[in-house]
Amino acid sequence: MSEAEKFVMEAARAFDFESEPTSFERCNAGHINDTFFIFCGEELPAYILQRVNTNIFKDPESLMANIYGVCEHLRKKTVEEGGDPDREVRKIILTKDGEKYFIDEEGGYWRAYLCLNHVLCLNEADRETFYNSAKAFGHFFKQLADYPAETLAETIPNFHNSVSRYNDFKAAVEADPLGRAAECRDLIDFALSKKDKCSYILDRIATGEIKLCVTHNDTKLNNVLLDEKTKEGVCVIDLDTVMPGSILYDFGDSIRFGASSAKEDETDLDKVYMDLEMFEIYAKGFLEELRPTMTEAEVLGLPMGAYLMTYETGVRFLGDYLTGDTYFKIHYPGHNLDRARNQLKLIADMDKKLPEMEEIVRKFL
Ligand code: GN1
Ligand code: MG
Repeated sequence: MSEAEKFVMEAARAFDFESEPTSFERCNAGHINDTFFIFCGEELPAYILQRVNTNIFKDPESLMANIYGVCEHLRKKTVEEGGDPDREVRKIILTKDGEKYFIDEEGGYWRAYLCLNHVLCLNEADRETFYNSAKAFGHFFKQLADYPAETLAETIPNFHNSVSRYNDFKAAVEADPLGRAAECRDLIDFALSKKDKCSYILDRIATGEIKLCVTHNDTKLNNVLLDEKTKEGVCVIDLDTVMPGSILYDFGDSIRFGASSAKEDETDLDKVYMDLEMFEIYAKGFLEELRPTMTEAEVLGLPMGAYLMTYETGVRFLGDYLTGDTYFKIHYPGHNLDRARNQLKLIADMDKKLPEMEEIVRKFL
């Protein structure tokens, strides 16, 4: 039994569930928090219980205050649109004492959500499903357009600051505390050679060409639940990194993950490339929702959004490998190195394909 598993049932019993929790199963999606399905005597899970990773989210109270505020806003919007707020918005369940967290005796922070069933959480999608995910993220973004961004805490400072990601990576390479750099020098040098590209978004935020608004910041395909039958978007999940950001971050992270021809940790690099048809399908769905709210620089910057979100993820995986795999959960030794090789292969491919990606987004101007 893992460290978190010791406390699952005790934590589950602390929440104001409609029926008594009877059993649990670990959910293996997600690289950061510990997530469990909670069953209440039925075949399908009734709730989601999560232990927040407080090594990474150092201020769990502000984090939950962000999520609470955003979900309340989304619920109101969903009701106005005639939707079902319990299905289309993550429903937070409070503890029996009315708190957002249960804190276990070791100081672990636990929170609970209603579990949605008959939905898909995918790591790969066909074209139509990917298009639907673009509409769903686009719609989410639109619903939050009038949310007061200044009230949101920065749950992870500089989360998508590519320049500071580059600097952190460079520092990890220089420190090389485990002597792992020698075996991946080629990859390190390739990553470091992209320094000049890192400030693309920040430079344009500084001039006002790119706006700051409320963004999700972790828009990979498995962070939107899709209807099992229609494959349409149901609910955007994993709101831990909802913060002020650029629309390029949200577009870019979806492309990094979903328009890649392979999974994030595929090790046969011949299988890993940027699928331009998927890129176009996603751009279409996303811009159908959001084009009117975007500046020309934002539309033209979408390819660089994809590039930099992939680059950041690559150097974060590689930096984590060098410093001893303390951030992302790994499933085998060397997992982070494999993930980094994969992401940087996508970068090498995008180095060739950026002109075509730019041509695609121009069609939507
Ligand atoms: C993490 O936990 P998950 O898988 O939703 C990470 C993202 C990365 C992603 C890579 C808070 O997200 O930034 O892009 O892994 N989340 C955090 O798959 O660091
Ligand atoms: Mg997630």
